Parts: sequence; C-alpha cells; structure tokens
Amino acid sequence: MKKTRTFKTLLVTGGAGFIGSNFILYLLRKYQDYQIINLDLLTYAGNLANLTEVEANPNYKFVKGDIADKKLIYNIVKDVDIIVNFAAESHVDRSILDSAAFIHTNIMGTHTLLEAARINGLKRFHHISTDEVFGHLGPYDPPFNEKTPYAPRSPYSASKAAADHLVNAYFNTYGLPTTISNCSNNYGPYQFPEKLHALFITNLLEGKKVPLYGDGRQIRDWLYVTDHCEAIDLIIHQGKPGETYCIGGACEKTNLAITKKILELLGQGEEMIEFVTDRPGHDRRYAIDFTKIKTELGWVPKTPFEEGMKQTVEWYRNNAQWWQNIKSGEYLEYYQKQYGIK
Ligand code: NAD
Ligand code: TDX
Repeated sequence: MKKTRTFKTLLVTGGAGFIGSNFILYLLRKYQDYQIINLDLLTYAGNLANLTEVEANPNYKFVKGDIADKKLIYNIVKDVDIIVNFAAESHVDRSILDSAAFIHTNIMGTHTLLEAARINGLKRFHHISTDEVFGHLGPYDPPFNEKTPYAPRSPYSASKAAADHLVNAYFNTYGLPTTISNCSNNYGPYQFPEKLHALFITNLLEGKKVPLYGDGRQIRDWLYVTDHCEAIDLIIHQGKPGETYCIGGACEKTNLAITKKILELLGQGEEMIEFVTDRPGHDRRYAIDFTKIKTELGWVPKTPFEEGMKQTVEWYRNNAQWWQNIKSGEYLEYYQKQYGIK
C-alpha cells in the first residue's frame, strides 16, 4: 500500500491560467476539505472567468500577486502546507520576442517560492515543468524520460530548465521535499487562444484562416488537460520527494495532423490553412516515455485523442463568449505584426 499524504491548505500559483484553473476546478470537485489559495498576477494569460464555478466556494480564495514578490509570498506561505507552482510565462513565441518576463517569473519567481517554502518548512513543493527542457528529438530518437540530459533551445525552455535546477538544488542542499513533473503539450478547455488548439479552433469559428508554421511537420505529444491534473494529484499525494516524473499522452501528432482533425471536426476544408514563416529555432519533435509514473504511481492518460479533440472543439464552440472576450485588439495586433495574418 502506497503512503498517501494529505494537506489542509494548498497554495496554487498561476491558478487563473489554462492548466492551473483546470487543476483548481479538479481539486475542489474531488476534495471537500482542502483549502485552496490561488495566487496569480493576472497577466494577459490569467483569466478569473475560468473559475466562476468556484468563486463562491468557501474553500477557495483568490489573491492577486506576483510569485516574485518576496513580502507577499513570505506572508502567504506561512499558512500553507504545500505549493503547487504553475505560475509561468508559458508561450514560446512571446519568449522569442521578449524574454525578460520569462526570466523574472519562471526563474526569480520560482526562487522566491522555494525560499519561502524552505524557511517555513513546507511539507511539499511541487513544480510544474515541461518536456521542452530536454530539447528536441529526431524522428527515430527514443522519447524523453527522467534521465534525459537537459538541452533547452528557446528562452522559454531555458527559463523552465533553470527553475527545475533550482528546485533540485533545494532538495539536495536543504532537504526541501520537492517534486517536479515534466509534461508534454496539453490541450482542452480554458487554453489561451495563442496556443495551437485554442488559436486554430477559435480562428476557424470566426471564419479566419489558421497560421501553420513552416512545413507543419513538427511533432508534439498531446495530453488532454484533465489527465495532466490527475497525474499532478497523484504526484503530490504519493510521489517521492526529490523525484521527477515525466508525463505524456502517448499521442505523437504532427501539427498538420492536428490542424486537419480540427478542420474535420468543424466541417471546414484545407484552404483554411495558411503556411507562414517558421518559428525561429522551432523544436522538431517532443515525445515522452511515462513508464516511471505508470509503474510507480499507476498513472496512464485516459482520454483518447478522438474524444479529447471532440470535447475540446465542442467546448470552444459552446463558450464563444469566453474566448471572444480574450481575443482583443491587442492580441490580434500581435499576430498581425508577427505574421501579417488578417
Ligand atoms: P498559462 O500561460 O495559461 O498560465 C500561466 C498563469 O500564470 C497565468 O494565469 C498568469 O497570470 C500567471 N502568472 C504569470 N506570471 C506570474 C507571476 N509573476 N506571478 C503570479 N502569476 C503569474 O500557462 P499554462 O499553459 O496553464 O501552463 C501552466 C504551467 O504548466 C507553466 O509552468 C508551463 O510551463 C507548464 N506547462 C504547460 C504546458 C502546456 O501545454 N500548456 C505543458 C507542459 C508544462
Ligand atoms: O500559430 C501557430 N502555428 C503553429 O504552427 C502556433 C501558436 C503554433 N504552431 C505550432 C508550433 C508548435 O510546433 O504548433 C505547435 C504547438 O505550438 P504551441 O501551442 O505554441 O506549443 P509549444 O510551443 O509546443 O509549447 C507548449 O507545450 C509545452 C506550451 O505552450 C508550453 O508552455 C509547454 O511547456
């Protein structure tokens, strides 16, 4: 029988973003006795509309703030058992245009949280990381696993890699009970419409074309967001301090294949694809070997690709107000400037 920890108060950072908000909704549905504090700076990617279901729940509290704000963090962390750190600048294209915020949040912010956790002797610090820290793969390379050396290639992935190293340093140097999860690409409800699925589905719903980078043959390993939430739930409760867990969807697809599936589900044709200039340093392929979390914690991805894609397209179709509110002039301007997309 595996040892299962319990917590009273959880600090979830970045809980107004895509995965963090899905995680908070998941936790509050599953655990009636957990107090969740959601600390989020509400950058362009943070959206409290993701959390309307729980805003009146007495077990949920929102605090607007920066994870790099020492005074604020030290004050909040006094009263929590565990930090689950989702807060990050998360979009590769933005890191290419301007990486300063990535260094601030992903590195300095994580460091501030680690210090606060260390000083207050927290039961657990769980850090949400990405498969991008491992670099990229050739077509015949074996998938990434926990032993793959770090080789990040974008300012985003370099900042995430630095944070992972800090987390491991706090385990090795101070004995802080840390865990890290390195997950592949997520898709599902509440994803900001700058990422592949959310951008393409919403563009098509608006009658606009979809900007596919380069030859569209880059490969990602796609995981439905709720499956990621289940994996994190298992790691924080049963994972071993000092360990890293790789999480993936066993679902390698080219961007072209994803685009064609979205077009099919929306009943549209390939003339809606616009091939545009490639992302600089575009990583060719990611894939994850999740044997460790499967063997040690019994996790496997549950949502089949076809079902996840259908649910995702339906969600954006049924929640037009949510994404229309986000797709503001500022956001469109960004894409127009970058790719000349109308
Ligand atoms: P997101 O961009 O949708 O959300 C990030 C959230 O962090 C936003 O709510 C934002 O307001 C908040 N934030 C940013 N800077 C902050 C700061 N300084 N202080 C407090 N809050 C701040 O990102 P996401 O896609 O939900 O990703 C969440 C985490 O998962 C990130 O750490 C990311 O690196 C990791 N990850 C994402 C994916 C993916 O496919 N989206 C895959 C693997 C790992
Ligand atoms: O307009 C686009 N056209 C396009 O061809 C966009 C936005 C993306 N793409 C391609 C680039 C990638 O090969 O689609 C693929 C997926 O792109 P993103 O959604 O930007 O994701 P990616 O760069 O793979 O990174 C994501 O997964 C790992 C998340 O944004 C990261 O936060 C996570 O760590």
